[in-house]
Amino acid sequence: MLSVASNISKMSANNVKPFTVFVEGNIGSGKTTFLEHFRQFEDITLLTEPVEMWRDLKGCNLLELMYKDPEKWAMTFQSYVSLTMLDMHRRPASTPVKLMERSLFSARYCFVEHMMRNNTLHPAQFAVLDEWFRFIQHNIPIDADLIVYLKTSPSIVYQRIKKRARSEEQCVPLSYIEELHRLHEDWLINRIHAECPAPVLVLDADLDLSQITDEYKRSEHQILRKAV
Ligand code: DGT
Repeated sequence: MLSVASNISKMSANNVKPFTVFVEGNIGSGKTTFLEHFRQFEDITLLTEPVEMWRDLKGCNLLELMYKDPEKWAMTFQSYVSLTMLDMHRRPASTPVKLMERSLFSARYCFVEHMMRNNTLHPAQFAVLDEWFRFIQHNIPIDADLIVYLKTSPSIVYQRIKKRARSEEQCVPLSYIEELHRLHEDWLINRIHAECPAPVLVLDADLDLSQITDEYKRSEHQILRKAV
């Protein structure tokens, strides 16, 4: 294992917070694979997205309910996404680096934004979710030092989603993936929302598995060295 252990003593001595990275990108852009790449390094906390919790909350599959009947379940689903994401943001890490898959920000600026624009959410439901988001932002510290944006083409991730065949996602149309792509670009590249919580590193995540490791390596320097 490669080590960034020397940073730990420095961390506890100075009581420094971990260097916190959000890994963002469209559905199927390879966020989990990116996190797995960093498993070879010691002393990094990896927090994968709590999809399994969304699929089984006391026996209820909220992800499936949301895809099957969005008008009815979007509010419930996004409310639980916010809770589980906040838990990840607040989870302490005793390592110098913390890598997180997605964030409260992509939930709000990509998914909730989409549901508001296409009227899946009633304006009153959107207003409640937005108030929660603002309250959290202003009252609960959310650390963010870097965003790694795995940029993809909608047609490529669409093919990957079909291939991986996650049962809940079988009804996802290309138009939804295209819209989510635009929303990620608006948030992370065009900066239409005032809040982008950290600098953005853009990686080409269209590359297939045989080439992607080299692309991932481009981020190692920033992620591992910044913790020093
Ligand atoms: P990866 O590793 O890049 O392939 O990541 P995925 O596709 O496993 O993870 P992600 O977060 O892009 O999506 C997991 C599923 O959950 C996908 O069907 C979209 C859905 N999802 C994630 N976050 C939200 C959210 O805040 N709202 C909604 N409506 N869906 C979400």
